[in-house]
Amino acid sequence: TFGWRQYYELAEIYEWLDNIFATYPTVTEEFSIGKSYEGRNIRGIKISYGPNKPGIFIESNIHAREWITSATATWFINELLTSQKEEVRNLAESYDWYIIPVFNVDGFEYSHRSNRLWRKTRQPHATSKCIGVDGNRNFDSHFMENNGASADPCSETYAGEDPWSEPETKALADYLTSIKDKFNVYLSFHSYGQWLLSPYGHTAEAFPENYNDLLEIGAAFGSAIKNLVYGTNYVHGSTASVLYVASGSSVDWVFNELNKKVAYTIEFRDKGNFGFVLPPAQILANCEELMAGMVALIDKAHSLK
Ligand code: 0X9
Ligand code: ZN
Ligand code: ZN
Repeated sequence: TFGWRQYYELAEIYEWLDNIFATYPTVTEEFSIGKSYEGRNIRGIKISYGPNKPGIFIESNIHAREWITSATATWFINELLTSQKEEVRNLAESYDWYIIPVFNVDGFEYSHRSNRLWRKTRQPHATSKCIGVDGNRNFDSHFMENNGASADPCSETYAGEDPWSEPETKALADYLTSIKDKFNVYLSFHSYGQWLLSPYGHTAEAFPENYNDLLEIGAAFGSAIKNLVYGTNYVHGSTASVLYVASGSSVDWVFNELNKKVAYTIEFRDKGNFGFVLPPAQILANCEELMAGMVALIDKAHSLK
């Protein structure tokens, strides 16, 4: 049976998702943003306890090897549907949730079958033997600027020939555009490093006009997690100022082009001890932390409006 003491491959996650739709037909709705290069369905779940709630969109596992992100996303879906804790019920029932647990489906499958540390998509290039693009550099927002991505098809941060060269990023952008009035918070799940990263990714020389709000929300997220028994430390700030310059990311595109004022990348456990290969024994602790952080983040974000 499905759980959170091990990692699962795509077919198992999709089978679990089918079960969720069958078990909670009145509050869940299946969606698909389209197909990957290799023809896999990129599936999502909408959870809604009533009409016209503010929406929150979660994109997870854009980087194939970051397995903790889809494990956490599936756990989070399960919690929204089953938890009896008041703060979780509040979260579940006050918002419309759109969650894509595995976005980079081809890469994820490849990371299970062939190369555990695969990051990119799986589309070949005419000009190189190397495969794939960094999906999180392929969005049309300050594409390739400030060395925040690579032009080398063999690089782990290859941006692609052009924005939207990957069917996956194009499908997500089209889907997000089609529902853009239905959500106002966007979260992109990554690992690792324990960071909550806001825009901008493409420059450390400028900051969003609501940067103080983004920092305040980040501080609330960080202290909620720090206060748990694990005492895990998350650092917050703009991507380019606290991590590195990253151009053409999904979060920056949603923030800049769809005008969503609350958009973050969350980098889960750990700090590099296990890195991308986080032991399954840490899945649940990571999930609990995320939930505590999430409650605080959403609370703070809506109190600042
Ligand atoms: O480099 C990335 O894409 C992310 N880090 S990772 O180690 N998971 O690859 C950081 C993304 C930062 N987000 C923005 N550019 N807004
Ligand atoms: Zn620019
Ligand atoms: Zn990542």
